[in-house]
Amino acid sequence: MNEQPQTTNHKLQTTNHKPQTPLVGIIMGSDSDLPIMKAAAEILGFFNIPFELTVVSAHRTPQRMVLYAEGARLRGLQVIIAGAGGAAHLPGMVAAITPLPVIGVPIKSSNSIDGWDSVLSILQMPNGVPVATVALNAAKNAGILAAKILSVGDKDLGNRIAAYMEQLKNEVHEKVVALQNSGYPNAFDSV
Ligand code: RP5
Repeated sequence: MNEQPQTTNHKLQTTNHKPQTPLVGIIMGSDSDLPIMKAAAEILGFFNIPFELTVVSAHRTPQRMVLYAEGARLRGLQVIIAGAGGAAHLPGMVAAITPLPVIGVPIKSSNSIDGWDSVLSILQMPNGVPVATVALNAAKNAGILAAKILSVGDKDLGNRIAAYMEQLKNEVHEKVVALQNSGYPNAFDSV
């Protein structure tokens, strides 16, 4: 994506329609991050949270990044999820501009040595400018964390997250039973 003049680069034509004002902005440094970052979109959709998703590159489109971060709160966004790999400056720079909470997703990308470069670029922020950094490639957790932040002011959403957590618990219990039934002894669950 080429950097366009500042007057037009934030009004790119797209075919997507926006039925609801997005509450979460998912941004990523490149479309090559999408296979990882789409997990955030999927879990937000599961919780019925309106979101938007686009490419914003700290290095290739710095003006677009500033415009996006400056306008995010005014447009109604409440949380930003930012994913990037390698010299992953996008989450930290967006957090430096907006008062909104920023969740960073380190991505093991084509320009990443081993993933640690992405993790540390997002994690090691200076005092005063936090980025809530999830695990490497953990875009799903970023979406869940965004949902939990939003649930503070949305009781119904909180109930949907509680039901999701209950489902996770039940899945583990099913695995416990399956292990017992396949011949592995377990004194803990027998007492
Ligand atoms: C980062 O560089 C992006 O977030 C991506 O993870 C990585 C590689 O980008 P491409 O060269 O695939 O566009 O800024």
